[in-house]
Amino acid sequence: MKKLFLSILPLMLLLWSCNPPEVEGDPEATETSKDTATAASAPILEEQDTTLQDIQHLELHALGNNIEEIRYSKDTLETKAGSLVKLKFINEGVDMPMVHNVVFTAPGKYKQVALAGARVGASGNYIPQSEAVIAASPMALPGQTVEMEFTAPTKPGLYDFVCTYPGYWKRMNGVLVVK
Ligand SMILES: [Cu+2]
Repeated sequence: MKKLFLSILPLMLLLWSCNPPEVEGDPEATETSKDTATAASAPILEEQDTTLQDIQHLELHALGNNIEEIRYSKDTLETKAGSLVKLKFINEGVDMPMVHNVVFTAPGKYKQVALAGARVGASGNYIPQSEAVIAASPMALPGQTVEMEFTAPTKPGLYDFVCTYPGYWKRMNGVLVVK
């Protein structure tokens, strides 16, 4: 008899360990403990949120319908360093050649970029291959709205933006304030 008991004891232990009573318990109890764990770690997640990329929605209009009137609706745009900038650019011009874009450049480089862009010509969208270019919108024809996305410089400072359509840079330029 004792021998039989000893021989089935490992089997009993095996069955018990495969099916411990805790697992049979209320599944909601398990859920509750998960919720508690989430709640306990929530403050840490909130702190981590500040490291997520911030999104900045900006809007800029191109105004005027001739070379003397053309201008951007703002001469300053502002964003947070490293944020994802989503810019909507609305060309309110009516007639050709009221063709505009927005090109963001390194500090003080707007004129250089615009002159290089004019040399690139229409086939290259008036955008030069240059390290001074941070981001460029598509060209907006009269009445057109274009959108662009780019990551703002991570270094705070005063950057430039400019229209690179030939000759427009003098009247169409501004400052991107990166804070
Ligand atoms: Cu322009």
